[in-house]
Amino acid sequence: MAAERKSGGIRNIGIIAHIDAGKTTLTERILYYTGRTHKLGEVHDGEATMDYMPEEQARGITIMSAVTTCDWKNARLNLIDTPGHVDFTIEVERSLRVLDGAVGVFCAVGGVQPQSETVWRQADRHGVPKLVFVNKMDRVGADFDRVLTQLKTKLGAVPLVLTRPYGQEENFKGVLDLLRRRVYSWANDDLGAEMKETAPPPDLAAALETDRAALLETLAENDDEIMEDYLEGREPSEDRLRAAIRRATLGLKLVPVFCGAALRNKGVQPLLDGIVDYLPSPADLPPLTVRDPQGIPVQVEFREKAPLAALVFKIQMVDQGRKMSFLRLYSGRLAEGDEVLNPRTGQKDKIGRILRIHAGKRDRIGEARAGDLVGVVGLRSAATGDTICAPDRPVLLESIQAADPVISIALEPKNSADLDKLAETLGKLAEEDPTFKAKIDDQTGQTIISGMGELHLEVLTQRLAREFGLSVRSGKPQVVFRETIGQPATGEGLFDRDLGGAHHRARAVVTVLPLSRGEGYQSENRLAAPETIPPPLLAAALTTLAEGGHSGPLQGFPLLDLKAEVTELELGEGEDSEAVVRTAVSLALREALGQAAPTLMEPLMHLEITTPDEFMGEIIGDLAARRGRVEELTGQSGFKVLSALAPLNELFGYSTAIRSQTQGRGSFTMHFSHYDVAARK
Ligand SMILES: Nc1nc2c(ncn2[C@@H]2O[C@H](COP(=O)(O)OP(=O)(O)OP(=O)(O)O)[C@@H](O)[C@H]2O)c(=O)[nH]1
Ligand SMILES: [Mg+2]
Repeated sequence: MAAERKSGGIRNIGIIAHIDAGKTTLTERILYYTGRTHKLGEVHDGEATMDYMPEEQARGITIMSAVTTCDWKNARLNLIDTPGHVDFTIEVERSLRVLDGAVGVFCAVGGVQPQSETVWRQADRHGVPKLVFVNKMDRVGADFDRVLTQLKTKLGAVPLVLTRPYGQEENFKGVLDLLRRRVYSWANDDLGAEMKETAPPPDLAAALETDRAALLETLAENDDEIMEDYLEGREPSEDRLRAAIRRATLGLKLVPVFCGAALRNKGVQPLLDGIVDYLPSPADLPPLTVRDPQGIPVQVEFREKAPLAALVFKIQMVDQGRKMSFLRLYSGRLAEGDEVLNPRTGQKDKIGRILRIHAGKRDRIGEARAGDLVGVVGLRSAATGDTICAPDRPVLLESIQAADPVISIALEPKNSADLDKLAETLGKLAEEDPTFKAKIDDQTGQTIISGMGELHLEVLTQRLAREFGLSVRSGKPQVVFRETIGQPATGEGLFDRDLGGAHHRARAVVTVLPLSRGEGYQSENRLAAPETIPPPLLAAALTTLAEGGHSGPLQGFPLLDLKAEVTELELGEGEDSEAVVRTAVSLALREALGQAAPTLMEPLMHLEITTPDEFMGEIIGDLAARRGRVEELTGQSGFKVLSALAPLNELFGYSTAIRSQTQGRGSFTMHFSHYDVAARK
């Protein structure tokens, strides 16, 4: 192939999209065509290699992001197939954190659906270059150009069309390569393994030239070299074009677009070429500037000879609870037996096995290098988002953000002798998944688990039985509330007591102020002369204030959307006890909160409901009864799409309601929007 093709090297790539867009189906083709697997596994048969968990196979959806490795045109592809369901958003977040590029898959009928929008923005936040694969060109209603328009309007992307569909719906035959002016088609008897290349038929030649001219124009607008060619009327060579596309993709200016029908085995090989040609290898990325534990900037370079720096992006319990950590190596090498440091815990560990992961299977490889994604055994204290590094050069890579749970249920083991085992097992599951929490309720003594949605908790409960042999009964799902305040208030906290023969005194004044929605809990030092307070006592005061956000005055839910300021801190003669200062600040904060009209806030969900016109009235009526608010109504030929905001508390069992209101023809998706003060019915 062309000389400019960046062959060799590694591509760490994620497949991201809305639920059911065809990510796993596409990944299965990639594994088959690259020779990684010798049988094509289908999601709908429960046989996809990547969806290897029984909970995934039974539902035909991806739940955990699965890692695999294959080779294409001298490059090594480390792929992560992510779930589209919003309950498993942490799986997308952790994947995007360690990947260098992404393929966004869009359904040619559904277009840019809500969850694709969310994951696209997640990728933008991580600065990840992307390609687009418009899938399901074989389906009735497939419309390639509509998806292109939505890429621009909904995602603000600049699409660069490299392959166009050749035929569509049941006549979808293959794709037109605009760069090379060729037609690619695939036969059915070899499951698309062989790509046939021909000249375009005469009736398509004119349209192809128009599309190609549009491609060159878009490229010229985003690349100076091609602009020069364009202005001087020169036809750029294919190599020059590829190099320009690569530059513009890595520079996040353009998004190359491919198309096909993964299920029909069409269009996948040109996308694979695109991944190698246009997405970055770790060597293309600039060195990372991070910090050491003292806060001093350190550069982490992509070099095998540099000290080790790796990020733990996932923890998985394998083989009856043994802990495996997934690592992305940013620099250095790692071999079995090496001693490494976890700077967060200060713990040193010896690396046990190093494994190359292929979905549910693992091969022992003995060592790993910069750029690799591997599993390792032996990191005792590692948690998701931790850095693992050389003991003599501690660094802290950027961690992984996890959303807070919004729903909870009470659990109890069917056999009460299992109570301790339940607590231990829930602890392990929470280690795997930072969006899952388990605790014992102080008042009722019940075990409460919380997570991102009903499906999330249902899957975790099933895993308790299947993987750990724990049968449990579960209560009804409840939303997880937050607390906030309605007005500013000030409180005073005084600690004045004789303790252990000495007199202790500290007095603090704290003011709380409401903030706008989405601003979270903030704390601030507003002392007039903080330098007069001994530093350890000042630190104790500020930590207490910051930690005060963990639990509100009403029911102990976390506080949101308010600011707490400490304005006065007086210490008694000879006072040096941190505990005394903490108590004074904490009393002052409690008193301020109590007078600030505290209220509960509930999670509000953004809903997108698709329904045939005739059921609209009923859906809107029902939404109003659920305290929902319609925000936008769009639609085309007989169908309406309703965007609405409604409290999660009223949405339990909504999928059954939608099915019955629309005779099974309507559907919806929802994702968390924000917390707000609970409105009355
Ligand atoms: N007609 C048609 N159906 C497809 C195509 N690709 C995938 N499908 C079907 O779409 C459904 C969903 O495919 P998946 O590959 O599981 O989708 P996914 O994006 O991995 O879904 P999640 O992992 O649950 O987010 C399956 O029934 C596939 O057979 C395609 O090109 N054409
Ligand atoms: Mg999937």
